[in-house]
Amino acid sequence: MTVDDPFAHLHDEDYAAAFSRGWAGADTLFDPAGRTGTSLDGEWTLTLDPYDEGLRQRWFELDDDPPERWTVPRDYDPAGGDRVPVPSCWNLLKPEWKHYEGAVWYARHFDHSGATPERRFILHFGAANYAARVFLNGRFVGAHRGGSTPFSLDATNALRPGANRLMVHVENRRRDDRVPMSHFDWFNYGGLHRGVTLFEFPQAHIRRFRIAWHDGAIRVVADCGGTSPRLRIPELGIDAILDGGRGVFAATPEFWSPDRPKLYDIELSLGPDICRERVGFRDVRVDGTRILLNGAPIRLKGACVHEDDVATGRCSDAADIARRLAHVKELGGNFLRLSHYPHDPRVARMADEAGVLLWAEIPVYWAIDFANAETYADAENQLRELIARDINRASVILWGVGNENADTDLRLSFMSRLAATAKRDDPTRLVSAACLVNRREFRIEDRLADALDVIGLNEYFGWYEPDIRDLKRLLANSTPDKPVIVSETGADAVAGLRANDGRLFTEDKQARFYADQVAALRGCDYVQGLAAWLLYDFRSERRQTRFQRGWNRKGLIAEDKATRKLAFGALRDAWRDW
Ligand code: GCB
Repeated sequence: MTVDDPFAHLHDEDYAAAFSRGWAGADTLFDPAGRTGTSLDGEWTLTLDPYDEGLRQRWFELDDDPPERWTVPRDYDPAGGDRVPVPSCWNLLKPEWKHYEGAVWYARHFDHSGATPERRFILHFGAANYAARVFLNGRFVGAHRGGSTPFSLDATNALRPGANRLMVHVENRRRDDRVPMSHFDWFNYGGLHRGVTLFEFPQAHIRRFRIAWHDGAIRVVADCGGTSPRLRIPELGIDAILDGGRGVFAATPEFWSPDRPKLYDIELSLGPDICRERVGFRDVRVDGTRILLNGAPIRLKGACVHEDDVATGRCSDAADIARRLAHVKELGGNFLRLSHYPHDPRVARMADEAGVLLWAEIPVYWAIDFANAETYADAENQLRELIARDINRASVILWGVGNENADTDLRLSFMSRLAATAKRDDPTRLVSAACLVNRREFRIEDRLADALDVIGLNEYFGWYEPDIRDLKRLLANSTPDKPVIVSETGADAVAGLRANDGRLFTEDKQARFYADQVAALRGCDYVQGLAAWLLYDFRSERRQTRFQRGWNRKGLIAEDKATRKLAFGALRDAWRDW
């Protein structure tokens, strides 16, 4: 706003672009790695801003004066906003916010002793769906896009001694150029749905590091500005200075596996900056159509799961995650596909402890704008942030680069580049995607398979395609030269709805479906896994019949995360000896 034109903010200047330059991304991501900061979770205020008025009017520059001291009228009053918890999804905080998709302003104060030249201060956000613009004491400190990955912003120059005001503009519009785009089968929760933390570091610190067993040795690379940190793994007798942040150690660790999820305490330190982690070492690779874990063939048995909760939406807590992992084990499984976006980082940590293998993915879902370079940049960044975040988690064995995307030239180029990026950033894991099949030839065939290690196959024979015999036909007609895992299959059932006559949406039909599925897969030697679609019923506004009313009902367990449907037991029994 200029003084000579007091109405400048009403003209359609490119206000959003001013706060969309230099998106924070994977290259600046900092990994807390066991260090504790100051949590900024707790009570914030929240104000809806459906017209993006706040960016136009620069609400972030307003002072905190109470109304009795205002000399001109205002359209925003942070202290007058609704009091809300962070993390949270706003949709579940007030009934009238349930379907709100747009911008909001979060605000809170916190006290601080202020920055000093020898210290760095990093604001770390677990995730904000979808775009976030962050202002500290009236200054723009950075922006991020992508609703499920973490980001870090340097707050050193904006911090003040005493009271600090932090404001975050979060906006979750569904748009065709986003990842996911405007059309997807889950609920579009908005908000700061993971924690916010302020970290303080000496100038020389460890931004992040990667440690893995690979090609016969433990290999470490630390991003710490070329300095030489100290690595300690007491149980393996390793205590060494990593020259320039790199090291290779001949060691014979006990391998991590679902049966024996052995983790080692490791410590990486640079002066007073100390990272502490528990890390498992293991080897995963593909040999022909087999998947080998620590040299032995392994079949992945488990389920997909959304991050969704009746009360908290996409926010998870440790008890919720522990229940998820326990349910997989109760099902007789060893595997979870974290659909369709990066889940809470505690999932992989707890899966490391519990011994559950994970497929982690980004929401390159259905009809992404594959021609759009900005969309690609966003997708690639989400992938790289996910990889950077979970790189030290033994449980994560597969990166998923997309789900059910039609086999076009543009998609092939977009997703091959993503697969190559995953390989470049992380040569120690497998890359997959949930593919469609060649309908004309009726076989498992996708040009993207050349860029993948494992072919994911989403199939609903016996449900959307009613004849289960077609699955056998498809399998018999296909000769993949890589392992295939059924990355989704399932049928809807309303918990408690019973009928023995094959009626859709009954528990009986869903149970029969899984028995038929496993029977059809038996004997097919290239299918190395099955992820049921899915563990729990979840919200989806695409689903509006009397059986659904806004819920996808394909859970083996109802949305209360307790009521097991018949299919739960049917699947557990059917694949016991598979
Ligand atoms: C699919 C999608 C998944 C849907 C599921 C369904 O193929 O990948 O996101 O929710 O089908 O329930 O139809």
